[in-house]
Amino acid sequence: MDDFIAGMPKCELHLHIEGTLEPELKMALAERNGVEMPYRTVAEARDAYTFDSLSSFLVGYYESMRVLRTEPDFHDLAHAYLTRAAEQNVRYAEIFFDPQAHTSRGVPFDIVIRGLRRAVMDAERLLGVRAQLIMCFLRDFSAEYAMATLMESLPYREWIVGVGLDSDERGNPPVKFAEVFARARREGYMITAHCDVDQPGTHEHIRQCLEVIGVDRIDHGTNALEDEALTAEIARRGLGFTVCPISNGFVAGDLKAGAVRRMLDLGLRVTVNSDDPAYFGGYVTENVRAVQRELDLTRDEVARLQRNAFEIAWLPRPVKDAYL
Ligand code: ES4
Ligand code: ZN
Repeated sequence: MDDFIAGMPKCELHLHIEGTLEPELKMALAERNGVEMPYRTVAEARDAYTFDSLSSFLVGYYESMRVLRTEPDFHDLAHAYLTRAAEQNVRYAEIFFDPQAHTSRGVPFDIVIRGLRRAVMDAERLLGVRAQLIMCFLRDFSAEYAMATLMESLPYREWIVGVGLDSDERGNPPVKFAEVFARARREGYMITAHCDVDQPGTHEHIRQCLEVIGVDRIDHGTNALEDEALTAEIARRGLGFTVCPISNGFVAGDLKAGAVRRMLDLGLRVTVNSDDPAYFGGYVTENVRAVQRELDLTRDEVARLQRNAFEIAWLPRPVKDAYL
């Protein structure tokens, strides 16, 4: 079974590129850019990747990004991920990036997007991995800053398939960004949003995603199962969920495999993804294996997870069909 999972063609839909920064690359970039780090060796840097809650994770996560400064840095980050993805037989990836985690520290938007875009173009040609970029707004910043970021993205509209919403959900509901998403929709972007596990108010957040924002997908979103009306509406619209088991294990102490089981049984379009693999210690293969083991999934069920992912991917129908 492990070989079957490793070998099958895969699709990754919930992956923060900043969350793929492995300690080795982090130390190399720190050296290249003369950024002072509080540790001297890769082993020490790896030891620093420990946390006991979402907020302690996010603090270390944004702190680590100080090493990312130049266009080649962003290229090298995405190139390292895409190389790894190719090794895991990922054929298609939708990659989140957080421009505000960089513009807020003085790194220009165009440096970020140009570096990432170059890696995406090279990957298709050299690695046989297709990828598209999704720009996330940091929900703990203001709606005005999100709108300014959206405006800044417009010259690069053709390089970005959609927009998302991430970072700390507490006190930052989707409606805070209603105008931003409405404008994003008018510009032709697809829309998704994190509705994280174990977040207070997340049912209301999922409801807002459906009724106010009109999302095309829900990231995490397993709490929807606790509300029959929400689940029914998501099923009616055929929306997908991007579940991240190993990440959930860290932030909620639970892989949420039970939710994956119920979603499969209900015929919901559930997918399995890796979120921040450098921090949580598992890329997509390890995430699928974790769920397969926990639920004792059959090969058909594992294949269903991948088919779901290709089906809900933001690709034109003929391109998707070639994967299915
Ligand atoms: C994230 Cl695990 C998690 N939660 C919220 N926002 C994030 N951004 C990157 N990883
Ligand atoms: Zn995420």
